[in-house]
Amino acid sequence: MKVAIVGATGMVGNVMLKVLEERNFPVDELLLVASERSVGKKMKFKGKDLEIISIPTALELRPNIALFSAGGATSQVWAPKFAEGGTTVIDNSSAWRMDLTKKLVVPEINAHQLNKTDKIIANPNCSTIQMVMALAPLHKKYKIKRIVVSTYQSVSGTGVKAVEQMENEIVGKNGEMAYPYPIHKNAIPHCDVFEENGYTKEEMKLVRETQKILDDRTIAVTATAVRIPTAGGHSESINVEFENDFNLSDVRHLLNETEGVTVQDNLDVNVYPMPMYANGKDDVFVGRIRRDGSQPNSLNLWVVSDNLRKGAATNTIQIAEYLIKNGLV
Ligand code: A2P
Ligand code: 11C
Repeated sequence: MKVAIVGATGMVGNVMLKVLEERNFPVDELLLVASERSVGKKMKFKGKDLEIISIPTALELRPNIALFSAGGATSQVWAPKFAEGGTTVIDNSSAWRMDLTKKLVVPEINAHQLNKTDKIIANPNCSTIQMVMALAPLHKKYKIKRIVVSTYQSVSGTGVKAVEQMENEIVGKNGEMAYPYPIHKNAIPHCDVFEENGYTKEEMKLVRETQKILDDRTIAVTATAVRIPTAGGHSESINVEFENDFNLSDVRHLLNETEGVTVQDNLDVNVYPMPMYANGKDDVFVGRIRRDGSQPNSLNLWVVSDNLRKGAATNTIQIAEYLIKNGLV
């Protein structure tokens, strides 16, 4: 396979390189692509130095698969050009997720929808991926009516500048601000930009993408997304109401059996998911599993995952693996 990573120098791009290596992804040739300002610089893959090339150069080299993580504007312009040239694009930006002609894929949930004609495949937002990973098996069994989710999101989701802002603030150094306020010793209820309805785009991604991935527009979702000063992963408090009643031990069993989900829930020894454990791992961690006694058929969960891994790089690469395994590319 000839594979391109568009946005290789970015936070997600860097993790993509690592994940391709770790999973021994079948790459014969890897094209590392970034903006003109990075062209000619070198990055290591499997111990070898590879030179960064530009997007037009990569397009001419016609990769089989291009993993895009260079922002929505770049994907909007370039993904169709690669697709026209025969490349299958798996796009980690928000550019194509809600396009009715594009599939929004979490492999464990809906990769079976993919076929050879899918030339641009959308990777969902990080906070959506970890939520649906925990909820999809429960939806299948108990049918979700409504979700109330509050997120506690890592600065790594915003990019390099935000991580630097936090690190500078910790040591009292002045520097460029990625957020309108300090993030160190703070919590900012503002991820991505505000929409006209008073919600942020990040909050509306949780609503719209969840309905699309679970293929059920009747699921009611309401979200509050908050940035907190952590770097290892996103955390979510999820309250979910089902049509049908459940038994807590069945819920636990179901989650335990779910591929890609690890239950961390042992209150006797203070075991629950936290970014410090999820960081660097590919699974979605679920804990604090408890019945919401304030209304019927309702459950509370605490869900944590490394937003750069399952939330971005790993999910994208799992989609690519699915395509290869099923002869779709
Ligand atoms: P570069 O490092 O050359 O700016 P992040 O989301 O972590 O900020 O990373 C964004 C990634 O997208 C980087 O690899 C960045 O490259 C790349 N990128 C940004 N704009 C473009 C563009 N117009 N063309 C190609 N790559 C781009
Ligand atoms: C965050 N979820 O943590 C964002 C990052 O729509 O792909 C990824 C933005 C996106 O702020």
